[in-house]
Amino acid sequence: MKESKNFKIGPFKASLLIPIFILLFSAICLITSGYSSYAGSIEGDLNGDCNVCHPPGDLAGLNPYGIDFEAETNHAADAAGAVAAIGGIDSDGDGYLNRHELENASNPGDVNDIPTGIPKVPHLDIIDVYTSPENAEAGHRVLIYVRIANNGDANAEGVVVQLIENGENAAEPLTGVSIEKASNQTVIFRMEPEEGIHNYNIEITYSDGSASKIAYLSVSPEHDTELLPFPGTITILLLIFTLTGLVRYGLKRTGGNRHE
Ligand SMILES: [Ca+2]
Ligand SMILES: [Ca+2]
Repeated sequence: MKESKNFKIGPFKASLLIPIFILLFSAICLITSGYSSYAGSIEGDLNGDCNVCHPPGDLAGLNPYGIDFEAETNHAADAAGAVAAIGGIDSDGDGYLNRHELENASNPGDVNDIPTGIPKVPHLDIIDVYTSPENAEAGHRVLIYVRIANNGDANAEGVVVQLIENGENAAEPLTGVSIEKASNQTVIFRMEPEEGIHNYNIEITYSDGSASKIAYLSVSPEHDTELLPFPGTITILLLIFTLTGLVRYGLKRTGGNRHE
């Protein structure tokens, strides 16, 4: 009989577990250094939700939105400003911009949590960057190829692609780039940089002025020129000179013996 009495209390305790868990989780979130102010900077239904930036149950880890948020240098001093700054990108790659997700109470750091009732937008990702020294042209020793995919649900029009070095355009910006949804396209920067190692950022800007993710590229024109066909030409010339020399030496020796 005592056991059945305890069993009656069980469901009552279980009903308390959910609010206790929520309170405990919120408390952990609040007392963990820095996190409380950041979660409080999120406007709307996700205000105070640690999972906007952190994987569930892992406050030390960051999801893709948390990584982009932390990459904003002013995130500690101006968390709301950092949230606004990354509003125009799609951190989790689900096809919806961060600000659209937050406005519609879906998690911008969770690719499996998407908003309902709003269309997807163009979502551009740089999927490959490479140089092709064998295609070098007169006046353009370095060609940089950037393959961009549109994984969104709308065509991208009027896109600007820039090659940035030390905060300035290292090549003429490519404007008016169009990439249809579910396709990809390669754009080319033609350059003649000074010799030495160059570190470039490739930046994409949508027609509404929002920025996409940035790819990094290090290029060394000296290395590229090594792949041009000059070494082969020099080798052939050296062989010709060597063979000619050997033949002349051989004829000289033969002629000398004949006189003896
Ligand atoms: Ca998203
Ligand atoms: Ca999402």
